[in-house]
This record gives sequence, structure tokens and C-alpha cells, in this order.
Amino acid sequence: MRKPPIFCSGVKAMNRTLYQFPLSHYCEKARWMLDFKDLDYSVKNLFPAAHRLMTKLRANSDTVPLLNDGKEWIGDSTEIAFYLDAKYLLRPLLPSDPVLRSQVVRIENIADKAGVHVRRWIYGEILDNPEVMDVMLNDYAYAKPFKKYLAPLMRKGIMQLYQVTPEKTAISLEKMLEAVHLLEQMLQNNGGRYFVGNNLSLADISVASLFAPILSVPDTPWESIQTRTELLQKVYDDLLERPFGQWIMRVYAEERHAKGNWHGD
Ligand SMILES: N[C@@H](CCC(=O)N[C@@H](CS)C(=O)NCC(=O)O)C(=O)O
Repeated sequence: MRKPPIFCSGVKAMNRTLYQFPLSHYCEKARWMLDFKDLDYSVKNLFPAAHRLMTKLRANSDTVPLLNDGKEWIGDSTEIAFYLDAKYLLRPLLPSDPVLRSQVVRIENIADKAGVHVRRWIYGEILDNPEVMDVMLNDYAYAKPFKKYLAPLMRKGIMQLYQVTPEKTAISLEKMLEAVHLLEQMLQNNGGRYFVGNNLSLADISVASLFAPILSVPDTPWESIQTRTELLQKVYDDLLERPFGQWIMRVYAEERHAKGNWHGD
């Protein structure tokens, strides 16, 4: 019998945990990166606010995703991407060619910044929908029975933390649409299939996952968010009419291959 190639054995070794919030689009980005690299991992949910005890201690970070890989702890989705590529050479997230690599880094950066505006704006539109609190709290077995009491606290906390105010959400909508316009041009300049070169890269994963909440993309945590304000419906419809929105739907349908693990444990 042929032995498996030596490099595959470490890749499947299961001592890897992604700490997350189910509804976070930066966590979706991290799950996609791990899935793309075909790495096994388990997904553990941290409870919002209390999560900082863990993220601060382990990675000196305030946010999830947080990855534990053997003895390594990595906070921040960009750091996770660089770490994974340096440690696991198969299926690179970033090309080795310096020009293409810097394009990927630039696009990832634009997407990461836009992700903050996507989040603030969409919370402004959906935070009162009961299904949002379902996705946010149902996966915490110990918290679910207290959902009625926790939901208003959670809403208030999100509004404060992400500065969800009418003034700021209006600016975020503008910034988000500017990013859509810029990214769409970059995508089309490269032929419309991938952002850089001829393969899926960190650029595509970042853009698709950080904009996915707006489109309630199937098989993502945002799938169940189907109640839309008039404005959200308009942005949703406009995006789906544009190459940018169609690209997100296509790349998810054809390239995401999600493991259905976003609920976490
Ligand atoms: N730059 C970070 C952003 C991650 C981020 O903003 N995570 C949010 C969830 S979407 C978070 O942990 N928020 C909780 C907090 O700030 O306390 C990354 O790319 O990982």
C-alpha cells in the first residue's frame, strides 16, 4: 500500500480550534480560510463581552476570530491568514509572486475596512428583527433559556460597541457603497472571476465573506435573516443586479464548500 505524502499528515492533525461568534463575518472569513486550506478544526463559541478574557489573555486582542493551533494562538483574521500560509504550504491563500501578493493584500485591506461599515450599517437595519437574536443566542445552550432577558442587553451592547447611530450608519452606507464600486472595478479589470490572478485567494475570501451578510447568502449564518427594511431591500436588490452581488453569490455557490459548522459548540 502507498504511504500518504508526509506533508498531509500534519494538515489533518486535529489540535486546532477556532474561537468565534456565530454571526461574525470576520469569523466566516476565518472558517473559509481554514476550509480552503483543507485543515481540520473545531469551532467554539465565546460569549460576547466575556470573550475578551480569552482573546486578551491568549492573543492580546479584543476580537474574534481567535485561532488556537497546537501551541500557537493567533488573533485577527489577517494574522490568521498569514500564519496559515506560512505554516501550511499547500493551497496558498496568498500568491508567492510579489506583485500579485501585494494586490491580494491591498484588496483584503479594502474588504476588512469595508467590513466595519457593512457591520454597522446592517445592524442598523436588522437589529430589531427577532431572527437576529435567534442566530446570536441560540447556539449558546446556557444562554438560550434567558434569551428574552439577554436580547435587549445584547442589542444595546452592539449599538454601543459598533456605534450604530443614525448619523454613523448613514456614513457607513456611503463608505460601503464606495467600496462596492471600487472592488467591482478591480474585479472586472481582472476578468470578473477572481480578484487576483486565476485562482481563489485571500482577496476573494475576504470580499465575499465580509459582504455576505447583506445578501443573506445561503449556507451562511445570515441565511435566516429575511426580514428587510425598505432600505435594506433596495440595497439587496441593487447589489444582486450588479456584477459584484452576482459574483458573491456565484463564488459562494461554487467555491465556498462550507462544512456547516458555523453554529459552533
Ligand atoms: N480586524 C479583526 C476584526 C474582528 C472583529 O471586529 N470581530 C468582532 C466580531 S465581528 C468582535 O470580536 N467584536 C467584539 C469586540 O470588539 O469586543 C479581524 O480581522 O479579525
